[in-house]
Amino acid sequence: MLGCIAADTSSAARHDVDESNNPKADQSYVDLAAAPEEPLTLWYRKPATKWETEALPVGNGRLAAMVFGGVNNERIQLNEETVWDGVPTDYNNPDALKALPEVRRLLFEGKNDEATRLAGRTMMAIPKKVKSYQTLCDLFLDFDNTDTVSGYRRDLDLTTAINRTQYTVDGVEYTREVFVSSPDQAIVVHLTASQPGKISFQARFSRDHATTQSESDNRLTLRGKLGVDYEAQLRPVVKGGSVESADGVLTIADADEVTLLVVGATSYNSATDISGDATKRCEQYLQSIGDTSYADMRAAHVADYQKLFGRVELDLGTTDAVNKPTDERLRAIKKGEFDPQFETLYFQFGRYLLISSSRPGYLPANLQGKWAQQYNAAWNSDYHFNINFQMNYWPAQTTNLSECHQPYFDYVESLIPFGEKTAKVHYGADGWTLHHLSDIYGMTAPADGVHGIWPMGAAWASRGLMEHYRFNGDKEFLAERAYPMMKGAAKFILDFLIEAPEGTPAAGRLVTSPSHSPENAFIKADGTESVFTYASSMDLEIVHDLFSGLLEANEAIDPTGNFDKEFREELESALAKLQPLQISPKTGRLQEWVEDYAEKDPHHRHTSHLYGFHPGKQITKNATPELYEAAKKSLQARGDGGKGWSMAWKVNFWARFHDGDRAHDLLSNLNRKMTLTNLFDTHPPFQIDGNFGGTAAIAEMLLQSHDGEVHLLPALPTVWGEGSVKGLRARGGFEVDFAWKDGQLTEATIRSLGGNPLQVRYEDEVRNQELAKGDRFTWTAK
Ligand code: FUC
Repeated sequence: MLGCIAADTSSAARHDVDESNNPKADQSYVDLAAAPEEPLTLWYRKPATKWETEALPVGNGRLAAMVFGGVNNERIQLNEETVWDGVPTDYNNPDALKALPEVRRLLFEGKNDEATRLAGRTMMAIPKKVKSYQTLCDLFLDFDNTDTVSGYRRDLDLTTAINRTQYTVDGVEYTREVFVSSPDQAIVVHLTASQPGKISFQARFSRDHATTQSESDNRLTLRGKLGVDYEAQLRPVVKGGSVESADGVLTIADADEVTLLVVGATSYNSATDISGDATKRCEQYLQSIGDTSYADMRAAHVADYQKLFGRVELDLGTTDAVNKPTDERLRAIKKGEFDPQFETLYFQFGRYLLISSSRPGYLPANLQGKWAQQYNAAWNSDYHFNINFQMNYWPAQTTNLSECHQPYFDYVESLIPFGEKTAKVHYGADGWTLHHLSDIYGMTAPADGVHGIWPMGAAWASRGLMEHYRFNGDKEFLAERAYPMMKGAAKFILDFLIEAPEGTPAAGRLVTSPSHSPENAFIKADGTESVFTYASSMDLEIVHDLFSGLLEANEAIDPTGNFDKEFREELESALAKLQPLQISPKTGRLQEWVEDYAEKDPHHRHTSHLYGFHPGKQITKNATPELYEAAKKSLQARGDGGKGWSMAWKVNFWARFHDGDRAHDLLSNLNRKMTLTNLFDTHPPFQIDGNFGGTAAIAEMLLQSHDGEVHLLPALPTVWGEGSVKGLRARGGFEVDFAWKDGQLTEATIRSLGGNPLQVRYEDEVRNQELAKGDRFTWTAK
C-alpha cells in the first residue's frame, strides 16, 4: 500500500458536540417545514452533533466557519486561511540532480526497484512532509439549559449565504443568524428574540496552545503561535441588558438583541515572510466595521454574494420532497429515490462552496475548501496537484464564477520562484516545476514518498490559465500573465523530456523520466510491482496539452505567427517527437503506461491516463476515434466505484462520452455513497474536490464547448425530462440559457461576451452565426 493514501484522521473527531448538551429533538421539536419557495435551502430539525457530517459551512474565501446550531450550547468552529503549521522552508534536495541520470538509466533498463530505492534516498524534499492547515479556534456560546424546545430548525440559505437557527423556549422565539461577510471581512453572529430582555449567554474562545483574554472594552481575544502568530477577536454589540467580560469570558444578560463581530488574522505575508502583525490586522478589521449596523452589514453581504451566486439558475424538475428536511431527503436518495430538486441543490451547493472558499486576493480552496477543525488534517488539507487542486476549479468557468478562479492563478504564480529553484536543483532544468503537493511555505520539491517524484504539477496547473482565456477571451491576461507562466512550465518540460534509448518501446521518442501514473502501481511481465517508470500516458497527455495550449495562445496573441517564433518552433518539433499514446493490443484499452504493464489495481481511484480525454481535449470522437474508443474501454474497466473525487471525475467522463444515463447513474452513486448529511463530499474523510467535481459534471452534462463548438445538452439523462438553465458559460466567450421538454431542446439563447463567431450544436444539427459583442443568438427548435 502506498503511504500517501492513508489519511491522518486521528484528530478528526476532536470537539464534536456531546449530544446530551442539547435537548432531544424527537418529542419536543415540532415539524417546521421548509416553505415551498426555499428549494435552495439546506435545513434540519436537530442541531448538529458532528463537525464533519452535520455542521453547516459558511465562509468568505479567507475566513470560514462551521455552525452547529445548538440550543443550550452553540459551537462555531472558525478558520482563517493562513493558520497553517510550518515555517518558510527551502525544501530542495542538493543530492537530487546527481542521482537523476542513474535513476533514468535504471528505469529504462527495467530496474524499477533499484531506481525506486536510489530516488527515495536522493531525490526527496527535505523535509519530505508539509505541515497541516489548522483550525483558528472555536467560539462557544453557553445558554441557560433547557429541556423544552419547540419549533427547532437550522438552515443554510444558498441564495443569501446565511445560516439560521430558530427555536422556541417558554413561548419566546429565538433566531440566530451567522454569515461571513466579504465586504466586512468578519464572521457575524446575530441573536434576536421575540420578546425584549430574553437573550442571556456566555461566549468564549477555545483552542489548544492558545491564550484567551478579555479586554477593557469587552472584546475577547485569542492568541497563539505556530510558525505564524494567529489571533481571533470578538467584539459584542449589545442592545438592552448588561454585558461584561472577565478572564476571556463574555457574559451577556437580559439583552434584546446581540451582534458578535468575530475577526481573525495571522502574521503571514507570503511564503517567505511571516512577520506581519496579527493583532493589528484584527483591530483594523474591527475598526473598519466601526458602528455599521447589523442590517447594513447583512445587506452588503447578501448583495456581494448574490452578484456571483445569482448568475446561474437551474431547474432539473420538481418533487414534493423539496419540503422535507435535507437529511430526510438524502436518506430517501440513499434508498434509491430520485429527487431532481436535490440534484439542483447539490449543484448550487458546489457553487456556494466555491464562492465561500475562493475569493480574489486570497488563497485558493484547499483540500477542505477552508473548513478544517483539525490540528492534523487529512493530507494536511494541503494543495494536491495530481488532481485535487485542479478539480476544485473545474466548475469555476462553466458555472459563471470566473472571479473565484483568481486565487488559483495568484497562488500558482506565487510558487514560480520556488518551482524555478526546484527545477534547477533537482533536474538542472530551466523554467519552473511543481510536484504532487504544496503548502503556503513554498513546497515545490517531491514530497511524501517516491510517488511524489512527479514533476508535472506546473504543467497541469497551467491548463487552468488557458481555460480562463478560452472562456473569457481576456487577451491581456493571456499575453501578460498566462503565456509567461505557461512558457516557464514548458521550458522545464522541454529540459526534462529525454530521448528514450534503443531497446525500449519508445526508442528515439521524447519521454518523461522518472514518471508515475498517479498513484497506481503496475505489474511487470516478471511479476514484480512498481509505481515508478518513464512515460506514463498521463505525463504524455499533460505535455501535449501544455504545448498545444501554448501554440493556441501564441496564435491568439499574434495570428501573423511572428510572436515568440523560435520558442513556438521548439514546441512544435518537441510535440512531433513526443511518444504517442498506445492502445493495448491485449485489452484494446488506452495504455496507462508506455509499456503494456498490467494494473495492480484495475479499479484504482485515479483514472490518470484519461487526462487527454477529460479535462484535456487531445482525445475526441472526431479527431482521434481509435483513442476515443480505447479510452471508453479503459473507463468501463475502471468500474463505477471510487473515492468521492474519483466518482465525480467519472461523471465528467461519461458526460464527455455523451452518455447522460450512465453519467446520471454515477451522479446518483456520488450522492448515495459519498454525500454527507451537510452535503459535503467524503473521500472519506471530508474532502471538497468531490463537491466541485460533481458540480462541474452537472454543467458538463448540460453544456460542452471543448471541441470547437457550443454543444447544447450533450449528455441529458432520461430522468431530467424537462428543465432549464440560465447563465452557464462556454468557451469562446458565451453565456448560455436554454430549456428542454420531453428530453428535447425547446429554445436556447446564447449571448456573445467577446464577439467571436458562434458554432452551436444540438444533436446532429449545427448552426453558425457571426455575433458582435453583446449580440444574442436564439435557437428555436424546428
Ligand atoms: C491524492 C489521492 C488521494 C487523496 C489525496 C488528497 O493523493 O490519491 O485519494 O485525494 O490526493
